[in-house]
Amino acid sequence: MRSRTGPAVLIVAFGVMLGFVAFLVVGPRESTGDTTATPSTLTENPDDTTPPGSEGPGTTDDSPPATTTTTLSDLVREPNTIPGWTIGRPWGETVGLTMFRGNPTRTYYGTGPIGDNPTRQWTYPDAPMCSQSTNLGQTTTWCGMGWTGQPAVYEREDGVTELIFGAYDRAIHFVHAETGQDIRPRFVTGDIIKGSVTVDPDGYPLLYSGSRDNKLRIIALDRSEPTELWSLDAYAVDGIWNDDWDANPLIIDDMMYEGGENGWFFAYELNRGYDANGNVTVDPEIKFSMRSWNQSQLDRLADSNVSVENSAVAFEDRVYFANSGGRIIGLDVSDIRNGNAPIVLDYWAGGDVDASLIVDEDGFVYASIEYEPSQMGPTEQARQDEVGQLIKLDPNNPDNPRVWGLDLRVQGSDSGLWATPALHEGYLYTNTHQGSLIVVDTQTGDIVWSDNSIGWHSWSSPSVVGQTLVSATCTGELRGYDLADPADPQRIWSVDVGNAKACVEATPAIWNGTIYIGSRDGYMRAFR
Ligand SMILES: [Ca+2]
Ligand SMILES: [Ca+2]
Ligand SMILES: [Ca+2]
Ligand SMILES: [Ca+2]
Repeated sequence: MRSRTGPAVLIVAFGVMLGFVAFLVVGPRESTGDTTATPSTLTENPDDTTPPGSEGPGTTDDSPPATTTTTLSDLVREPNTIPGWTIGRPWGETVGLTMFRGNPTRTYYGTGPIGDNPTRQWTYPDAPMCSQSTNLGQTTTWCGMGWTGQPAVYEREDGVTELIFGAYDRAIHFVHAETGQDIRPRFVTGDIIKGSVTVDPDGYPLLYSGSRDNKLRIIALDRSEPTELWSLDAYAVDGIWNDDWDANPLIIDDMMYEGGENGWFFAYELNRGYDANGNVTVDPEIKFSMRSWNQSQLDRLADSNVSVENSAVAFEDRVYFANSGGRIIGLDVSDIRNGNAPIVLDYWAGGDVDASLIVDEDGFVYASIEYEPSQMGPTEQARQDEVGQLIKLDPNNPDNPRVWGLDLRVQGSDSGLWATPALHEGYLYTNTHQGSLIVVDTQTGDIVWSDNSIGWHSWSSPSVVGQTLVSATCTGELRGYDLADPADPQRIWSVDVGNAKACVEATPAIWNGTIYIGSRDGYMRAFR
């Protein structure tokens, strides 16, 4: 572990340098859909010493080198690794916001420019998206979209920008981002869809989605209608607690990483390709799976809720995820294709970790933790009192990884974090369950700014695009804050999402300055 420090430091220094080089060559990160800013261009590298065709099954780009600019050569990415320079940047060849929080470190939020006075452009569909769902014996009506609920944005090769999202009416919807009209038939599953879908980041016309109907699916987008190619049932393994799939599938170089509410974590090699007729194909092959829990964890919990609802993250050659019993796990996936993924980080936070972890340029991992007194036993309570609800972990110090922890408890009440923080200029921006938008210094763990008026139960994850912080609130608004000083956001606008001030739990997608947000009042809306 310690021997990793040297290379890690080099990569960091390198990353800072490259950020500047990339700025010169491809312009600011904040593009308006300029495709030259995508990593597919950045990874086209004439100086790459890897011979063509020897880069493993994950390499799919066979187009000729697009540029001979030597400065770009530094931005090469070895297959199966996620270097520090990818933080805050789009991922893959597909142009868009292809997965929850945009990239494998979950630190990319979309493109601007965001205007000073966004107004509603369209509302989808004509009637609210609702259905009934039974969970752990209780049946209730669910409408619209909630946690996590971030739509995917897919800039198709035909020039159409498509918005794709699963909703509480059990369907995946395919909507023209400009007009808010359906552009493909809906794909209907057997229960509500709570998470966020993934559009294949490597250019294959494939969609990955979980559902509460116990299936994780891969769906082809090159047929006359969306067509299921593969599914995994939660009962394929001997699980624990529940059977939904809320986590957003993480796709890296033909590998798919996904955790389930059955408490398991899976790594599949997808074997993506095309058949003789040119139709996209997959042939997923299980490479690794594990129970996210062990007996020592169960012994500390008041119940057996060790479901994995958070979306995996990846940095360098590691994948991190957590379960609802507060166990945060890091795997070394450098030899994942041979089925090897040793645990390199194993930390117990004591509370439910549903929000996705994020990773910064230095490889530090940040975890959002729910403080739920009614669901915790004395051991969990004691651990949560000690650890905090927003924590920074150093995976290179596995015996004592906690760098700092922020106390976000409200005694006796649910509090802490369901939202995934946005990372920007050394600060974290997040909504808290108790109703504050806070700015946290990543170095010190201090809250340097807060707005305590965003409403109880704020679960939406804020975004930073350009110099604008966007947060959806439980007072039913989208709010914009100027970040001229990243430690002192200035509120510049707010707009009601729906007509009834309904709490917004879902996370927005922001693309070309348009903000797409689902709400539990039943609708998806666009603001520009
Ligand atoms: Ca289920
Ligand atoms: Ca769930
Ligand atoms: Ca949970
Ligand atoms: Ca929980």
